[in-house]
Amino acid sequence: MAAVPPQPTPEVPPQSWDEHVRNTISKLHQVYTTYVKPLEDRFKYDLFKPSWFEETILNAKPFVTFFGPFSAGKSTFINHLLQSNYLWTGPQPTTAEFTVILHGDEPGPLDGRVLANARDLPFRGLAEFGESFLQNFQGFQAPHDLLKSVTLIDTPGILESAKDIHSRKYDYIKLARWFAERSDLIFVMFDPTKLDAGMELKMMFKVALKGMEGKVRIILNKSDSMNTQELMRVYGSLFWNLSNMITTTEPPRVYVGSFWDQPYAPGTFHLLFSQEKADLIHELTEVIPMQALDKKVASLIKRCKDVFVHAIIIGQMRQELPMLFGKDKAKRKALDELPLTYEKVASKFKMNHRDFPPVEDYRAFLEKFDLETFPTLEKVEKEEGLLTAVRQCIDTILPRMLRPVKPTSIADPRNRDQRRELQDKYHQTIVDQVAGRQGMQGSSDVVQAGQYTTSMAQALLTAGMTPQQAAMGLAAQPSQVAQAPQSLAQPAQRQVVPPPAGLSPEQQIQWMQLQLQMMQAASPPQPPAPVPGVQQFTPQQLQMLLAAQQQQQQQQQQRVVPVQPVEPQPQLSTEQLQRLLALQQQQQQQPQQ
Ligand SMILES: Nc1nc2c(ncn2[C@@H]2O[C@H](COP(=O)(O)OP(=O)(O)OP(=O)(O)O)[C@@H](O)[C@H]2O)c(=O)[nH]1
Ligand SMILES: [Mg+2]
Repeated sequence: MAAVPPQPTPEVPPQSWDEHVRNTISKLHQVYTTYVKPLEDRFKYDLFKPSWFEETILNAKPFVTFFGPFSAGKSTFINHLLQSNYLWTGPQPTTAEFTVILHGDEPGPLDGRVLANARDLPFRGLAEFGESFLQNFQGFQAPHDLLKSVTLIDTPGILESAKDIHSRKYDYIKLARWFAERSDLIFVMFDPTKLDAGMELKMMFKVALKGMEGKVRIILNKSDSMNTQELMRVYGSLFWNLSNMITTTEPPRVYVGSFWDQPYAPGTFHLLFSQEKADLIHELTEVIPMQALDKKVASLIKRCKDVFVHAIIIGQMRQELPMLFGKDKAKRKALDELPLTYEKVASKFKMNHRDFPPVEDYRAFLEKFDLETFPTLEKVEKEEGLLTAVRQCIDTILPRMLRPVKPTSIADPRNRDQRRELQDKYHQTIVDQVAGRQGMQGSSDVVQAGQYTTSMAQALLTAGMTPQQAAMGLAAQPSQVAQAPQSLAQPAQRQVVPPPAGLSPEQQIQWMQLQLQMMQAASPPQPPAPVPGVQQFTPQQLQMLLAAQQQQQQQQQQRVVPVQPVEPQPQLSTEQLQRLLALQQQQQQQPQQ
């Protein structure tokens, strides 16, 4: 009889994060092999859902995978993140292999077959895709710090033409799903010139990423390669196309920008692009590594539940198998009565049978086996104690390994002073509201009377219009427009709010256009107050950004009046002449420094 797992002792504070991660993974592995795996083996769970779960547990770093049409800039962005040029990039379809980028002391390639056999990496299951796929699987190791927190996966671009798609030697969509299932974060990157939803892109969202929309982020890359109006149109069409492919109620987060290290094209939304990139990097470097362990614990809890359900369904069928019938007849009867078995075990174990896998899955699976090879429910329950052990893993052992929500003190409702203090906080806002003072709430889509002109004016000025042009566009006085940047009272929220349902494509574009303009208009001249939970630049970073933006604007103005070359003096030596020319070149490149 398997011993009931002992109650874990309270966590000792970890020495280092590395140690903490390794300890947790080792505990999870122990829980899995001691209590869950034996139940899986008794009921052949790994044949029902092959998954190489043990390797997935042992893998210490979260995976971040990049998908998207070819030439969207996936490999370039990975190079940018690694501050190098390790991966090949180019305007034609370039990446032919699924490439795993891991941390290593020396930069260099790793053989795909070596990765596919590594015990602490979850790639052993890839063997089922055959030799033709393994030839398109490779690794690369690099000594960058980011790779100490996450492992990146570059993928071949999604193709448009049916001819190109047929030339693939493996099932791309099935593989994309395989990698997506093992990823903590999935980026789908778009090039503004390739938004058309071809066959493969549709399959990507409808099959490969289905059910995993919560970890999908969209990137609209190369956004500075268009003027403002084109960007709005592209943003609108991207949302329009996505809405036909993603059916979840919550729209995906879309990062807009230029995700490489080349200077932004003049006159584009630099500040917005920089904020977007900072948000994305925050998610990549902080949010994902921080949540990775909890996700691992949660995935083992889910595995325990799936295996538990699997065991009670088959165990119950086995228990009720009529002994007097012929073997085949008895099995047929048991399979026919499966819906009834579902209801019986669901009520016995206080579960909802609608959460169980479809009856057809079990019918297909059990066709292959003799039901007598499985143990009865009573045997695993009473004699072996396996069910109780797994139940305890679900109820107490694993939840205690999740990051705790720190308990805080409870206010005493009998303490009158405390109550008054709390109420005073609300009274002040009630008084302010009556007095007509500005509050904290409100969003960018609520435009205060009189602010519309000023906000829009600044957007148009920032987009490169003269005050006269902006005034014409807004039917306002040029003097009103000229004062716009100083007179902004209320900074709008930065987040792009997706268009409400029911708008036509044209209206969606107008909606996004207004929002982006408002965001740009709302970029305050002073560092904004930090919003809790939202990644912001530090005041220093913001000042640096604003300074860089001003510098670029000045450079643009100077470009109109070309820098006058200093005439070289005839009596200078060749060496002096070369130094002078070098200095001059340097000045032309950085006229502000
Ligand atoms: N203007 C602009 N061009 C970019 C940007 N990022 C990448 N590119 C260019 O876009 C082309 C494609 O980049 P890749 O990184 O090879 O694209 P990919 O998505 O990896 O493409 P495949 O490997 O073929 O799927 C290259 O010529 C890059 O120089 C960007 O942010 N702005
Ligand atoms: Mg590539």
